Amino acid sequence: MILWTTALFASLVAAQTYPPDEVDKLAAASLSKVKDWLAKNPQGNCTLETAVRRKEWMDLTLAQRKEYTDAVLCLMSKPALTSNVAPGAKSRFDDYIVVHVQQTPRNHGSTFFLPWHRYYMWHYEQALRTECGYKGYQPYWNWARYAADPAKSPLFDGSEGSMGGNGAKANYNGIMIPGAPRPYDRIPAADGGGCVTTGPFKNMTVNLGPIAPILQLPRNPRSDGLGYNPRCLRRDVNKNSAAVTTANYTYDLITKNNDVYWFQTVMEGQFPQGKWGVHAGGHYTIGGDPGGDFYTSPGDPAFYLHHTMIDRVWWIWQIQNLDKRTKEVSMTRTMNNFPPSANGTLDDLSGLGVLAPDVKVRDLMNTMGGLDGKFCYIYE
Ligand SMILES: *[C@@H]1O[C@H](CO)[C@@H](O)[C@H](O)[C@H]1NC(C)=O
Ligand SMILES: *[C@@H]1O[C@H](CO)[C@@H](O)[C@H](O)[C@H]1NC(C)=O
Ligand SMILES: *[C@@H]1O[C@H](CO)[C@@H](O)[C@H](O)[C@H]1NC(C)=O
Ligand SMILES: *[C@@H]1O[C@H](CO)[C@@H](O)[C@H](O)[C@H]1NC(C)=O
Ligand SMILES: [Cu+2]
Repeated sequence: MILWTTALFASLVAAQTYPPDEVDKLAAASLSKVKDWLAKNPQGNCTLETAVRRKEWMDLTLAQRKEYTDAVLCLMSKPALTSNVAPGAKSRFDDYIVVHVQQTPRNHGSTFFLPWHRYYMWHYEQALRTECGYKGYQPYWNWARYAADPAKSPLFDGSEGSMGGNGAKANYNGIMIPGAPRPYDRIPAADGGGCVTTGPFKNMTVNLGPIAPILQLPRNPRSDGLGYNPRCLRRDVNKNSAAVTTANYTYDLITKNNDVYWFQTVMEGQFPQGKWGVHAGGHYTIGGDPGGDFYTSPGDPAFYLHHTMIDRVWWIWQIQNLDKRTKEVSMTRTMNNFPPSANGTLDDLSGLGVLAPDVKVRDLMNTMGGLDGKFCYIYE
C-alpha cells in the first residue's frame, strides 16, 4: 500500500516536472552576466533580489494557474474603456484586442515589434493585478515543453489547470502561408478548429473581428472589424505548427543571430523561404478564431502566454550582451517596410492607445529598470 502510494505520487510529480531544455540551461547560465551588468549599471531599486520572476505555466501550482485564469475571466467581466471607438468591445479584456487591432501594421515586421509587445504584456499583467486582484505575474508558455503533442498537454488539455481545451473537430484546410514554397505554404489542419468546450474559457464569448480569419466565420458588421460579432472561442491546437517551436529552433534563434535585424527576422519567420519562425509557430499552435487572426489574436487568452515567451526569448538574447542589446533596434517604422519608411530609432514613440501613454522605444528595452523603473522582471 505504501509502495503503491509512493509510486502514484512519484508519477503525479513526474507528470508535472519538465527537465530544463537547452534554452532553459542557457538562460540559467546567463544570469551571472545580468549580475555583472547590474554591478556596473545599477538600476535603482531593481536588483536581482527585487526583480519579479515570471514563470512557466506548468511551474505554477494548480492553485496559481486557477488564480491566473480567474483573473483573466474577471477582466472579461469588467466594462470596456474603448466602446466609443469599438462598439464590439464589451470588456477590459476586449480593450487589449482593440489596441492591438489599431496598431497591427505598425507593430509587426517593424522596429516596434519586440518593444511594443513587451509594453503590451506588462500592461496586461498590471491590469490583472490592479483591477482583478491577481497576486502573481504573467506566466509564459515554453513551447518546447508541449510541442510534441500540444493538444494533450496540460496547457491545452481542457482540465481546470489548463488554458482551456482544443476546439471540437471541424472541417477546414489548414492555414495558408502566403509566399512560402510547397509544402510550407500550408500548415495542415490538426484535430480541432471548432468551439472550445472544456476548461476555464469554455463559456467565453469572442466579440470582435474577424479581420483576417483562417476559418469561415460570420462577418463583422463593421469594415474595421471592431463591431459586435458574438461567437464561440475556436481553436485548432496544432502539432504541425508546434513542430517549429521545439527547443533547437529557439536555441539556434538565440545563439546564431548576432544582430537584432536577423534575430527578429528569424523569429517572425522567413515565409518566402518556407520558414515559419517560432512567432508564427506559436500563434498557429493555437490557431482557430481569434487565435489565428493576425489582428485579433489577443482575443484568445493563450496569446499572452505565447507573447510572454516571445519576450522571454528576446530577454535571453539580450542578456548575452546587455550593453549592446538593450540599445539595439532595427527595421523601419512600417510592416515589412510597406509602405517604405525610415529606420526606426530608440527615440521613436510607442504606446498603447487609450490604455497607456506613448513612451520612447529606449524605455522599453530593459526589463530591469526600463519604463522609469516600472519594468523590473526576469524569467525563470
Ligand atoms: C526605492 O526605494 C526607496 C526606499 O524603499 C523608496 O523610497 C523609493 O520610492 C523607491 N524608488 C522607486 C523608483 O520605486
Ligand atoms: C458556464 O456557464 C454555465 C451556465 O451559465 C455555468 O453553469 C458554468 O459554471 C460556466 N462554466 C464556467 C467554466 O464558467
Ligand atoms: C530541430 O530538430 C528537428 C528534429 O530533429 C529537426 O527536424 C529540425 O530541422 C531542427 N531544427 C533546427 C533549426 O535545427
Ligand atoms: C537603415 O538600416 C539598415 C540596416 O538595418 C541600414 O543598412 C541602412 O543604412 C539604414 N538606413 C539609414 C538611412 O540609416
Ligand atoms: Cu501581435
